[in-house]
Amino acid sequence: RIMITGALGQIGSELTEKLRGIYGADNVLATDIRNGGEQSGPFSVLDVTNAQKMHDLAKDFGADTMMHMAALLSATAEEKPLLAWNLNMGGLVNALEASRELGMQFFTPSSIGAFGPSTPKKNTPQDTLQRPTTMYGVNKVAGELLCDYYFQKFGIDTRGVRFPGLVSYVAQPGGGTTDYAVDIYYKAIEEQRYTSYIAEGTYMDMMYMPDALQAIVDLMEADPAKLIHRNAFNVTAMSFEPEQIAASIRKHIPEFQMSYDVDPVRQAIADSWPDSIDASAAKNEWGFKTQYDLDAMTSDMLVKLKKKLMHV
Ligand code: VAH
Repeated sequence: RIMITGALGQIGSELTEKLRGIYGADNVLATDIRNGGEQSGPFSVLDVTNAQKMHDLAKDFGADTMMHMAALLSATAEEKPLLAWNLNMGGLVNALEASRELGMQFFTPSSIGAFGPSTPKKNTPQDTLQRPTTMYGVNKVAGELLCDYYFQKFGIDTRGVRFPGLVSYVAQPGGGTTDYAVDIYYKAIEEQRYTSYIAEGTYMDMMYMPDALQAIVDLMEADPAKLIHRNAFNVTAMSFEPEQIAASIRKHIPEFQMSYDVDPVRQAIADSWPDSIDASAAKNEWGFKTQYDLDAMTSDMLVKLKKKLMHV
């Protein structure tokens, strides 16, 4: 039985549905700091900085797996660094402690944001220098080390992936640096043009949400004996810069116009991250693979968003 925090977030909302489809709706408890509206299964309000409530909810539900998805993303964390530290690290340690006390398997995502300007930028290795210059990155590196510690010290089966930017059409991301790659599809349909806050030529790793969700399931179901790494595996599907996603959109919307109004804060964050990362450890240790490249993602996003936006 699985408990998810941040279940109304960009990943959490779709992860909840995916896991309910696989393991049964009643076996997945979705939680989030705000109320969830209509739900396809059990839901409870939870502030992840409340350790006692986190523990009691997991115990009463009989959870054997904790998927900790609640966090502030990179741009928000840069605006409110102390809040980000308290929420991202406080929530994580509470989720790890609940997992230790209740013997739960544990998942939380790290990010390409766990790398910094002194990390090799191209084909970034699984094991390399990690000195991020953002609060979000500090949270992710500390989080990776803490999750490995709970595995080494307490034997908790902690597993994680370093996600690239995630593109999806269900729940919009909030406060991320890679969110431009989501916003662009909405604006392509609504206005046939987009003004990017990330500069032309800025490469970042990206992945379509269906591939991200499958990666979480595959990692959590992997044979632990085969895992050399745990927190956290590099995973990626593609690396592109804004002009390439615009060109992909123009294959469907020829009149699409792209312009730039660079946001220095989010540009600085993007510039401190890798251009492309190496996912061979994930491929070798648990068979990580992806189905969607840029053009496949674009055609699916535009079809699904048209349906979603027409019903608004
Ligand atoms: C962010 N979407 O932009 C998240 C993610 C790699 C990017 O960590 O902060």
